[in-house]
Amino acid sequence: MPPSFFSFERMNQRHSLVRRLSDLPYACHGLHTMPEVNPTPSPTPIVQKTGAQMTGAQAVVASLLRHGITTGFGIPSIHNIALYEALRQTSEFHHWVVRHEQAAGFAADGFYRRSGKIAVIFASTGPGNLFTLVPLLESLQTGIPVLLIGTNIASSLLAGTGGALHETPEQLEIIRPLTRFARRVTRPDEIGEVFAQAAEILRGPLPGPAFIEIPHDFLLAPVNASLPEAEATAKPDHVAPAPETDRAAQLIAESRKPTILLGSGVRAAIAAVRQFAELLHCPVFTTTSGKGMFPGDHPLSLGCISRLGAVQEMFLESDLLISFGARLTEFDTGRFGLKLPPQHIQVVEDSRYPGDRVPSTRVVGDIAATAKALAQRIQPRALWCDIAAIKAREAQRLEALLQESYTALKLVRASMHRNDVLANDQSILNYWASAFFPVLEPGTFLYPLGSGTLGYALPAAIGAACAMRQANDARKVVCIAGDGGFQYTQHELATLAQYGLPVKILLVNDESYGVIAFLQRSMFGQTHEITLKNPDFCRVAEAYGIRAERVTSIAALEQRMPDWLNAPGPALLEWRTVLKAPWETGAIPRPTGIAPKSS
Ligand SMILES: Cc1ncc(C[n+]2csc(CCOP(=O)(O)OP(=O)(O)O)c2C)c(N)n1
Ligand SMILES: [Mg+2]
Repeated sequence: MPPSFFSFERMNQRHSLVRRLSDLPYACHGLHTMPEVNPTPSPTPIVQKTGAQMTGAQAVVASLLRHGITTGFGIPSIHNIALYEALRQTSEFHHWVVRHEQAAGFAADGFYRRSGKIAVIFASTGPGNLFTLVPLLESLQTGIPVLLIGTNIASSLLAGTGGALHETPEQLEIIRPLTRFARRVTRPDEIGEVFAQAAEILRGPLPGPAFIEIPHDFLLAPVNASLPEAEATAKPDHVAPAPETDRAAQLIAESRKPTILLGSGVRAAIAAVRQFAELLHCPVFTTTSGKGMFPGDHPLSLGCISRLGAVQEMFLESDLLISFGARLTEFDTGRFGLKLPPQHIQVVEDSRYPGDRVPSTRVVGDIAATAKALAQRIQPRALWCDIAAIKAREAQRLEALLQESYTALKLVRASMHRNDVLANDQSILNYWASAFFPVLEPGTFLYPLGSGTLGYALPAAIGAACAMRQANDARKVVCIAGDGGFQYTQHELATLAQYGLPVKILLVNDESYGVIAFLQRSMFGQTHEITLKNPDFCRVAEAYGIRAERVTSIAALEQRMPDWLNAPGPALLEWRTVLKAPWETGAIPRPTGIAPKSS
């Protein structure tokens, strides 16, 4: 079947087939005995139905629409089958079917990072829900709101002792620590209320995953309560207390050489923070998760802190760091070895903001409001260092290392539009990208820093590409992964092919867990279990209907790059090479504990 059969337009046509809701049975007739649904189209949109006209599944979908959530990723299953029937009846909701619930989770994460819109992960009891744990960890630690709607066994069996299909002990409690909100629906009539509570957390000052667990029989049961109206989506007013802002303003007034650090938490405050930075007129850094929150080509931009060297030099000279929505993670700070300026003002939205290992003067409140309040109290300043000269010196030093990784990233950057997205896995080239890939627009650099997991890049790229498709944005997504990490979620090539998404995969194949080999050599002088016998990745991609090509030199990479990036739909470029880790070449100083073994 030609790939064009699965075009987006066709998917939409199928989604818009609205069918009668009232033909659904209100009681569960047993898992395998769902009656055929009458295919007569109904003109009544699901969202207008209220009270006893609805099933639990329809109430779920109506609640999602009320709260402005119109996209989801998932897999239909015996337990959530009624939900899929309600989704089929709803043309306003866009569902993307994937090949693994873990991919649904990463896709929802990537969807939010690109679009700022919350997506649902649809998973089923037990295995389906549990497969989302790593994506939930990723989203939790990076403050990405995603909504997991997962089923449980029938309500009448909940007190049982095992034996029900997919039964999982303490399912809610297993998942709860990886969320900001986890609740079981205990009556079908409660559905609207539970979704309203989840929406409040998802859009609140400390966003992250929410989990709503629904015993599957409730999805077919009648809902008698009417659904609560959605609250205005504006965040509650939570301006920082005046003494905290006063203290911060005083520290800024006293400083001579301030620096600014932005993390992903400034997502909703980019304009205010930029205005503040331009007034204070000082160097601006980002964390890896914050890349793109300040344009990498802005004259004040000094890039990402994870590259340490030049950053450390600046921090040692600076007398004040003002961070906005930033986590100082082990990865970004060279295993917490990065020395910060003597004073640190940390502006965060919520006192429970993760990543507060370093002492700071905290200002807790709406980041945009805080940035504006601080901007009102400062005088415009002259720049205290020559940023252009610092950048030029650093570029020269990096060029002199003659590393293919650096060259490849420069080629990729030059071939990408500023609004194209780069989705990262955890391979040597991704570590280089964290440190040195300039990001020009928010939401265009996806990196799994919440979990550091392998397997993130491809499904997250798919989520970002879905967000762009839904917004009629014709830009592309570049996905960089190593041969080891790619195989964690390689099966999502099927999703990519099914929807013909413009995801361009650069697969760096060194037939090894390369960075681990580097660490083993550094720490023990030997390597062990890092060699991989891989499939022919080009043939794998082609088997899914995706065009693929192999290059074995940087010259060939440069030559084939335009064809790979400009091909319509998905494309894979396998680059056979052995790259050096940035710490091995001196591009990034070695963090404590991975000094080269002297023997
Ligand atoms: C789930 C998970 N398991 C293990 C690791 C440890 N790990 C980090 S990078 C890496 C090697 C990845 O190999 P590959 O994708 O081929 O990239 P390379 O290092 O060869 O460039 C491993 C095993 C991890 N980050 N996540
Ligand atoms: Mg590898």
